[in-house]
Amino acid sequence: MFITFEGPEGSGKTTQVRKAGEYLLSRNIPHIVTEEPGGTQLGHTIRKLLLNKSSLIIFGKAELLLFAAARAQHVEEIIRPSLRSGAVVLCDRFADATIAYQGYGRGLNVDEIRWINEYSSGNLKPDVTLFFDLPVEVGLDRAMGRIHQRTDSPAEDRFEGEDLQFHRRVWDGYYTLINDEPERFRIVNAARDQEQVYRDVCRHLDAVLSMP
Ligand code: Z5A
Repeated sequence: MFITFEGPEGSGKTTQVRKAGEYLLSRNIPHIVTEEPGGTQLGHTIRKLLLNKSSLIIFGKAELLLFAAARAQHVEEIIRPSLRSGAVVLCDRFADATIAYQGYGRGLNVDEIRWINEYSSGNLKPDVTLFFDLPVEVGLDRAMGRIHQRTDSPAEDRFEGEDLQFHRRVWDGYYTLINDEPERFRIVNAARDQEQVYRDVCRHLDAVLSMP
């Protein structure tokens, strides 16, 4: 099972993907928790380039191809071997994020992005995607709060720095994807407190893992 966690900025995916990993551990289900961009040494290096606000100028197409490069490595090095070994893979963002952010957010051609996604992932698609739904303003406030709490590393604030319209386009992009493939998505109301959201996540995981 390949399960991805998607949503707008600050919607609680990272918190919940970690808790979901602990839940699977408590049920003795082999799994890994991973993230994009990241998951591999190359992915983490690309992540720093892409997310840390710096003087580096990155145009939209270059950004798209860097996310794709991180994904190609991640799929071959981590995700496919884990799936082959029978582990459940829980992944914080995947190819839907590229369509939502680079396609709808940045305005790059969505059909070209779909092709690049297929190429970089070797046609790997999530079995199920949990979408953490939250008004973009609330998510941005949460994400900003988290950035201000961090003292250990440079703030990952390249996307948080985008204006509200950008984040609204991203949210609309996700809803277009959900309408295109409603059977793959499970919508989680992320506006509730962490425990309530977690209970919903566990309920979805139980249902997904009992699927034939
Ligand atoms: N991106 C892209 O453009 N193209 C791509 O192909 C891919 C990604 C793969 C990094 O992703 C960025 O890369 C992302 C999209 C872009 N855009 N941005 N920015 P990421 O997943 O690593 O980081 P993120 O999207 O920025 O997520 P985030 O800001 O880390 O938010 P989150 O993971 O959804 O939430 P969180 O870290 O779990 O929680 C945020 C804060 O809210 C934190 O202080 C929590 O304690 C708090 N929180 C969590 N849940 C709750 C509830 N229920 N109530 C109240 N507060 C809560």
